[in-house]
Amino acid sequence: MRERTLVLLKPDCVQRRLVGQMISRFENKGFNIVAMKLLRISPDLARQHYAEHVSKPFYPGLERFITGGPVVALIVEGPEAIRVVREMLGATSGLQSAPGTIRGDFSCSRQMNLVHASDGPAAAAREIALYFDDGEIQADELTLRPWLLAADE
Ligand code: FUP
Repeated sequence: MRERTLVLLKPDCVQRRLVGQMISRFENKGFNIVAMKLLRISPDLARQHYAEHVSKPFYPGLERFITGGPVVALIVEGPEAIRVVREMLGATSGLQSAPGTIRGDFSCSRQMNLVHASDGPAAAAREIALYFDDGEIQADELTLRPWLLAADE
């Protein structure tokens, strides 16, 4: 089933000049990028994005980090994209994520873990609406789709 998920290339990813490599991973997989922007997350947006974590002890540090520099927000689309992109990221901590995953290959931190992705369909819908208006999403079919997926996939 074709899904859309919200991906954030976090400030550590931008500062470390890894944006291109991260986008390449999603492109190489065959996923479609249907929206993308560079922005600075405000404290208000951070509280909305991390609503489930606002009352936790680590939240102030997390907010300082996520608002501390520009991020790249993307909508990634593809078959089972929500689950598959989460698996491409690996476990939250770079110390626990498997080699071959983004965090396993590029991070040894729990906070500086480079990339965020929605953790389920409800989160994806909520987070996409936080970062993008409908008019900013490109829904054109890729011309090479027949070479990426069978007709019934
Ligand atoms: P994930 O879904 O893998 O991005 O991770 P969580 O939703 O559990 O956590 C959100 C962010 O909070 C993570 F990117 C890392 C950060 N975090 C901390 O900084 N300290 C903690 O103790 C737990 C999470």
